[in-house]
Amino acid sequence: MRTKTCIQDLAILGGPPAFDQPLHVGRPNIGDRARLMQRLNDILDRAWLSNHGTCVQEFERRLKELLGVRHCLVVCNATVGLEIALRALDMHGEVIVPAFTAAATAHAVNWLGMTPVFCDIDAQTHNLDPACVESLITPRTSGILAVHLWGRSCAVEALADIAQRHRLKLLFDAAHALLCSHRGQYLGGFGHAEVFSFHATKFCNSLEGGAIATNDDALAQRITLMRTFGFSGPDVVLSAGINGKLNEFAAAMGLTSLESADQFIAVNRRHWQCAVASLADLPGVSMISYDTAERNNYHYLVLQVDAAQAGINRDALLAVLTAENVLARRHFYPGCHRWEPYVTADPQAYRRLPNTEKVAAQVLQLPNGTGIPPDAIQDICAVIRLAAANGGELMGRLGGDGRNPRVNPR
Ligand code: T4K
Repeated sequence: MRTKTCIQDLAILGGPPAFDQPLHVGRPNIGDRARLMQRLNDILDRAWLSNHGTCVQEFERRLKELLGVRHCLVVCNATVGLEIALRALDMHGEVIVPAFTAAATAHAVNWLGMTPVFCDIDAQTHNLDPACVESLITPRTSGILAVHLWGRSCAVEALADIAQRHRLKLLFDAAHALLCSHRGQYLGGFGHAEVFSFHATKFCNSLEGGAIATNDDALAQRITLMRTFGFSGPDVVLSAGINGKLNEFAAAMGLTSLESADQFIAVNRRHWQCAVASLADLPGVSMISYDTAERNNYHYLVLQVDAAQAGINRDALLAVLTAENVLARRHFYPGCHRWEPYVTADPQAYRRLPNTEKVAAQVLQLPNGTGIPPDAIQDICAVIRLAAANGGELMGRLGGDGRNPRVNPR
């Protein structure tokens, strides 16, 4: 790391970058390599590569025990997991979803021929606003697909109450929320089902992968059939289905990852605490908070930049950090409602999503996890402080309002 003390040191103005190597958001956490290699060799020796093999069975058993749910069915990725769960729950017509989420959430609904109805979020929690959910219910609404964004639990009880009163299905996209709790209980057992992601960029990964957790035996049975073409055994197909199976190599990675989860969390938590402390007194720039009374995986280091107070806006800060080789990301800008096919279908949707619009313009995700150097967070925060302290001058030099500024070519 190169120490930066004055504005001219910033790489965006021509100084050398703070980091020689790019620091990525989503750099995978890698667990015990020797254990992984041993598992991969065992898989090859068994010559059983997919279709509910030994590693998949063990992965499911461990997840089920850990989360305290009756069923945890692993799938090839969370997007397919969401699709299977939506279909197994017989959702149809309109499904209420947040716009401030990954495209995968809305696309899973769209892909099945249903309409995602975008709902605004609470500006503090970044999760669905229950009052807004209730206002969007129509005779065509069949369910709610809520997201535990950044692993912070939704207003679970309020959503369950709405779902029950209106006879709606309640599914949680828990892609970010493995080993995160709500009122002391791990997420996984709420609503009709919850779907986790083990994508490479998630805190615990199985290369690609996901899991559907539920306490509903009949639903679990339908999901089990659907993820394997509807086969209940050789030559017997009991329902429509697709190929949602997880392969053995992926399950081996998932198991190995899970075994190191505590270590990953400890690193993430240390980084989050460091960022919170380092930016504590900086006006207009804050880290999202985690409720330390709950269990969190602390995987998402999300900055919120209020340009009016900070003197620099989110996009200018992104350009500053990118030039320093800190490849921060604007997840989930600009919101699903501004992506296709939704923006063409409803170009005015943004008008009823004021909090989504505001938050999407302010958030910036910083690199986290075991893949970044030990002191990197402190150094990244030092760059953020320097940029904010010189916000006026930087915004002036970058031109315009600082939106989409050009990074100095090197
Ligand atoms: N619901 C929510 C709320 C989600 O966030 C997601 C996925 C889903 C559902 C669906 O889950 P899956 O079907 O994927 O299981 C990433 C991930 O692809 C995606 O899983 C994730 N959310 C989304 C938020 O982020 P990108 O577009 O950011 O990925 P990409 O390729 O730009 O990678 C990010 C950075 O990570 C890169 O700059 C480099 C680094 N990286 C990435 C990979 C894959 C590595 O260093 N190594 C790697 O192997 O989407």
